[in-house]
Amino acid sequence: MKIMKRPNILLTGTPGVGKTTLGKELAQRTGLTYINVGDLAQEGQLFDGFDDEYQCPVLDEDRVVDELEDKMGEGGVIVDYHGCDFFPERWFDIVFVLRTDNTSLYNRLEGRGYTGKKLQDNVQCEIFQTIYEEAMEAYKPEIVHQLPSNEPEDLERNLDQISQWIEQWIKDNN
Ligand code: DAT
Repeated sequence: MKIMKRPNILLTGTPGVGKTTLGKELAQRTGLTYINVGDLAQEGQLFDGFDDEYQCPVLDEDRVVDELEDKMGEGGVIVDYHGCDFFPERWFDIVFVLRTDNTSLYNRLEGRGYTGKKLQDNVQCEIFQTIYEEAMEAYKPEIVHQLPSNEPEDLERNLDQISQWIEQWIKDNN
């Protein structure tokens, strides 16, 4: 039996924009595998030092890439992370940058317990579209797409659109 080729998808954007919510639901609907890079690093202790300013461990990007390489080669993976410039460009067939309005994002992050500088810096990251620019530099601009992620209707639309894109990709590549 010939194994069907399936695409790899990157979901990126500022913390709190809805990557995990979208990624998990998308995996359920499509049968693709969802990988949360933050959780993967936590489980494998893929860290390299500690960030005193933000009081959090620093991701060991090389070890994360090594850890994921085989799985990415097989295809059919949805990767979720709030950064994107250290993954090999060749891994991804499409990149989605989720975007959330400032006030909604502020409320979500506050609800998550973020305060002070951490809260401010993350909202600023979204205002300055830092991750979108990072994605546009790291990948071919034509595979990078922004998706509004403000309300439940956005989630539904994004799920429908990406599911359709996956279906078409599978037809075109098998
Ligand atoms: P991320 O993984 O980007 O950090 P998340 O999926 O954990 O974000 O979502 C953060 C919060 O926002 C969570 O409480 C769920 C909510 N949320 C996600 N997508 C949303 C949407 N389209 N509309 C309203 N709320 C949403």
